[in-house]
Amino acid sequence: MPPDSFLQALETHFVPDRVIRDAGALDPYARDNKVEGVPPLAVVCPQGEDEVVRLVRLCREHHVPVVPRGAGTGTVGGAVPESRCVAVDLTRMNRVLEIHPGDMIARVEPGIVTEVFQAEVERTGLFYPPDPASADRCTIGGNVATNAGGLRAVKYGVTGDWVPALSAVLADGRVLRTGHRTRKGVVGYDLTHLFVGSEGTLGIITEITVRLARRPETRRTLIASFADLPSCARGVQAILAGSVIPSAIELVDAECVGAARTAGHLSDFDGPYLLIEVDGRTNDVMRDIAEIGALMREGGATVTTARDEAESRALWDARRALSDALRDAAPKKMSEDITVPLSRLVDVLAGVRELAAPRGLRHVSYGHAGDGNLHVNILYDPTEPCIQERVAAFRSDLFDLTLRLGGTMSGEHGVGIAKRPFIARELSPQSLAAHRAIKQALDPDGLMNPGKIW
Ligand code: 2HG
Ligand code: ZN
Repeated sequence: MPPDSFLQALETHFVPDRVIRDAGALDPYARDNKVEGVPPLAVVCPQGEDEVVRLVRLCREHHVPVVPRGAGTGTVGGAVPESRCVAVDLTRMNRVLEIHPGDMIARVEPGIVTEVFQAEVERTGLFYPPDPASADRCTIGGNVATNAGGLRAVKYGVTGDWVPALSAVLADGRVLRTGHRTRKGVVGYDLTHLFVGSEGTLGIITEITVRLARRPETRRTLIASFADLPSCARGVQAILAGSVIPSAIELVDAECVGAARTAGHLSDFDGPYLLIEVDGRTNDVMRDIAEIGALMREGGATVTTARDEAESRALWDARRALSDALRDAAPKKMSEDITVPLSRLVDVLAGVRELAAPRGLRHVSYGHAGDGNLHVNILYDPTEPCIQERVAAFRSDLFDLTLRLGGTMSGEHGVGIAKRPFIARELSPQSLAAHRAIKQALDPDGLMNPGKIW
């Protein structure tokens, strides 16, 4: 059926307020934080699960694919249309449905901004630990769809570790409820975690149950500046071999500090450095931060401890702003989220240099070193002759290096469109066949976010 009749049907089934058709308003839905696709035929902004069901049924009837989307802060094109489709903007489904302090769980709709939810939870004395760098903009639905990591993963794990249950509208319009609201539950396949990280390819997540922790009494931040990058990376290994697990261990290399400075983002500290946070009970935190400081000094670092909450906040805000700062530092940047086993941190950082130097590429690395997860960036000017080829060759070699070291091409951003051409390097034919069988079982007509992941 031609799109026109579908678009008419959309307008019959949804009040005007829910449907976006204006070309100018569709344009932002053609991209995420990095990847450019095409605008969708229309955007529907459901305000409840029933409306998602209605939309999916209609799309199925008209063979129109759906591309679910949160705030569009992704970096691999997971929520970016590549062909005619309806984009499902879930940001109006943003209610906290329940916070149960006794059971230590909450239920939320997918479109709530992560930081807004965190703040609401903290008002009850509880704590939702997953903390993507873009927490002030991204949505929990997007975090679940990509199994986002973030700054606190070194101690608390990634989003999926906090999701025991969810609801999703399947391609046939039925609603699947997975998991349990108990602390444990092992009945049947773990369908919840099949959907976590599935990038919208199996269904549209409409409700998420998350586990909660007790809110830490206090937090302290420390910066350990090193003379060179290998010592900095060894510092991470030294901390993780010790008895204190910080709530964050972020590495920033010297080139990254330099690039952020050229973009006007000032820092009192020269890189390479580790930005470390410890949280917990006040007495423990004081002891732990002193222990980590001593360990860092032993490794040759100059150590500075944030004096108060404001100073600490400023350091973390500057860290969260790095991705944007690097975008301002050059006409274009390539940015990846490779992850290696902790024992290979020194090797991967050396390898990045070896791959970049002969190609004359300006590179910076920063990220969640406590998880072995690094954001390797190339900053470049796309008008420079042959630069695209050099960057592409670097990127391809970076993935090979990562896999050779026993790592993964994506620690937190997912595959989407951007890493799709490389997926067979990491996943075996058997694994890919299992992926396809699952997709075929749940979405036989390929209407759910087609073309993503593979
Ligand atoms: C971060 O940790 C983001 O700051 C980086 O995950 C996003 O690659 C990017 O730009
Ligand atoms: Zn990150």
